[in-house]
Amino acid sequence: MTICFVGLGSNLSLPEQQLHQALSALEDISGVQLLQASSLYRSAPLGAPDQPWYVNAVAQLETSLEPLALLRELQTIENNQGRVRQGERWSPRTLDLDLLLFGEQVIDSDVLTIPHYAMHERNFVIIPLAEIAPNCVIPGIGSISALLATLPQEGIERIQ
Ligand code: ROI
Repeated sequence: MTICFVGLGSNLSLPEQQLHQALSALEDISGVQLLQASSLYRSAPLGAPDQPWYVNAVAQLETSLEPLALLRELQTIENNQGRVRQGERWSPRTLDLDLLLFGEQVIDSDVLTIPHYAMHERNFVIIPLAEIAPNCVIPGIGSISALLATLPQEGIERIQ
C-alpha cells in the first residue's frame, strides 16, 4: 500500500459541488482508500487572470494501485465530470485532479511527473496539503511546513 496525495481544482460549473463529487468518486475507486481531505479553499487563478477563482483542496489516499493505474482512474473521474481538454494549457476547467505525490517515488515519464512539477510553488496546493500533512516531504524539495513559510498567503481563503 502506498500513501499518496491528489490535488483537486475547479473553476467552472459549481466548483464546490465538483470537488465534493470528486471526493466521493475517489472513495469509490477499487484499491483506493480516502484517508483525509483538506478544507476547500477559494484561490485566485494562476494563468489567465480573466477567469473565475478556483476552488482547491488536497486529498490523502492509500492505494494498492500502481501510479499509472491510479492516474487513469483520476482521468476517468475528470472525464466523467465533464472535463474537456482544450488545446489551451492555463484555461478554466470543471475538474482537475493532479497526482502530487506517490509515496516517496520520483517518476519522470512522458505521461506522469511525480512529484508534480510545480506543486512546491503553488499556495493553492501547499496550503491545503499543510493542513492535512504538515510533516510530509516532497522528494528533492523539502518539508511542506518549510515551504509554507516561503509562499504568499494572499489570493487564497479557506471556505469550509
Ligand atoms: N489556479 C488556481 N488558483 N487553482 C488551480 O487549481 C489552477 N489550476 C490550473 C491553472 C490554470 C494553472 N491555474 C489554477 O491548471
